[in-house]
Amino acid sequence: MFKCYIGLGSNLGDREGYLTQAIARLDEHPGIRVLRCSSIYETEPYGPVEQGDFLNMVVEIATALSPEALLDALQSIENALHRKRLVRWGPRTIDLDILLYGDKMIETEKLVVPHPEIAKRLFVLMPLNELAPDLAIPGIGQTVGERLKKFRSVKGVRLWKRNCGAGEFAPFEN
Ligand code: X6L
Ligand code: MG
Ligand code: MG
Repeated sequence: MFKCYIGLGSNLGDREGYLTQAIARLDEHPGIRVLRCSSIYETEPYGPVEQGDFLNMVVEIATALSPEALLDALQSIENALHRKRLVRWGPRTIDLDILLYGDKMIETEKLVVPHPEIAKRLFVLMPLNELAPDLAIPGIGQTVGERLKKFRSVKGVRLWKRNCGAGEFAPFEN
C-alpha cells in the first residue's frame, strides 16, 4: 500500500460537481481509498491559455495500484467525466494529476513523479500544505511548507470552500 497525493482541477461546467464526482469515483475504485481531502481553492488560470478560473484541491489516497495502473485509473475517470483534449493546457471539466506516489521518484515516457511543477504552483502547494506540510518532496529536499514559505505573496489563489475535515468522506457539506 502506498500513500499518494492527487491534484484535482476543474474550470468547465459544474466545477464543484466534477471535483465531488471524481473523489467519489476514486474512492469507489477497488484499488484506491480516499483518506483525506483539502479545502477547495479558486485559482486564476496559469499558463499560456486564456480561460476561466479553476477550482483546485488535493486528496490523499492509499492505493495498491502501481503508478502506471493509478495513472490509467485517473485517465478513465477523466474520460468518464467528459474530459476532452481539444486545446493543450486548455479548459477541462476535470484534471487528475499524480503529485506524489509514496516517496518514489519516477520518470517514464508516460509519467513523471513527483509532478515536476509541484513546487512552483501555488494552486498545488496551498491545498497540499493543508494535508502534508511536513512532507519532504523527493528530489527537492524541502518540505511542502518550506516551499510555500518561499513565495513572497499569495496571488491568484483564494480559499473557496473549507473542508469539513476529520477524515470524513463528505467533503463539502458546510
Ligand atoms: C509557459 C508555458 C508558462 C506553459 C507556463 C503553466 C503550462 C501551467 C501548463 C506554462 C504552463 C500549466 C491549471 C491551471 C492549467 C490548474 C490553475 C498547467 C496545465 N491547469 N491553472 N492551468 N489551475 N489555476 O489546475 O498547469 S494548464
Ligand atoms: Mg494539471
Ligand atoms: Mg493532468
